[in-house]
Amino acid sequence: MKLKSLLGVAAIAVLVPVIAAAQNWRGWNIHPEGYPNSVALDQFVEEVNATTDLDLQVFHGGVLGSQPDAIEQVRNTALDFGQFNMGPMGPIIPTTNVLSLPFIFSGVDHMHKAMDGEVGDIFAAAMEAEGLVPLAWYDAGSRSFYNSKRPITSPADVEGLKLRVMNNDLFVDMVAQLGGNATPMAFGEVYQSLKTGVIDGAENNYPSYESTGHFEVAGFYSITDHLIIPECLCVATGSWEKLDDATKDAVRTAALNSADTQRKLWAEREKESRAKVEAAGSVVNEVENKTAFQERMAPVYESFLAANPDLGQVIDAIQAAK
Ligand code: GTR
Repeated sequence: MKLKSLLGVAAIAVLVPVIAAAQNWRGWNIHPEGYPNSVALDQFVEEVNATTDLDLQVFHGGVLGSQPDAIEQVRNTALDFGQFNMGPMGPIIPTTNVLSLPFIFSGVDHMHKAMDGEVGDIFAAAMEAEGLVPLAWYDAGSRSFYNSKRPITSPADVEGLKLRVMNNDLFVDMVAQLGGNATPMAFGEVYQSLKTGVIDGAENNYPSYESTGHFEVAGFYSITDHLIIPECLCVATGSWEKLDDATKDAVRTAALNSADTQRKLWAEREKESRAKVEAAGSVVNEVENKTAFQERMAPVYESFLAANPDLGQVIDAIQAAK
């Protein structure tokens, strides 16, 4: 055989497994098995595997890396899909930062109404251009502060507290306006940092406060509800574009079905988690005067709008979607 044809055979031998492997999708999830998001992702995987030629596998518990790293991995198709909070998305896709502005939504219903309508399309377009196709929006409730020192009833109680935040400068600014010191840190490092006193507290919803065991080492949970950040089930744009239309429809349907499941399970888990942490001794307090926290956020909005004047219209669209 001539060298040229030998090279041809070798090329086919290399190409065949590559083509076959393109049908295997690997997905990232930070939460443990049994968490509402994980159960919903398992359902998504099962439905896609049953209704299309794709073969999906999802890895729970953040074993494939931290969230900011995983977002990059999906963007460059090292991974094919992921279930992400929109908080750490902001540094990469600036439009999505609007969702991380404190008190941007008046409640979870407002968030869903906006994200399930035209407002959601604004974020979807910005994300798709940056390598991520959001197929459905998951619920992450609202986030509140918790710490090992004292109940928070007014901004004065935040003063001097070292608080972990997700990886986004907006959250550093948010905590600074309350007089605290924010440390961006990967989710998986928070438990140990709380335990050893590297930080005094953090902020999250009940299910994550509970599932991570943070309640064991930071027993004061104060309901500030300062962030309501949706989550997405996202597919890599590069993987998505390889699909034919019928497969795209089936994958999108499975994603929307999984979001239905997630939202139902989420509502139940919020109650269960609150009951569990309180039974374990956490002290939960309602913050009566949330306006005091909200008012402190004016400079966060001012500097955000000064840096991103175009995004004022997205904020307006959210307000109009109430
Ligand atoms: C959870 C969220 C995770 C992750 C985590 C965090 O509520 O579901 O995706 O963002 O918070 O604080 O890092």
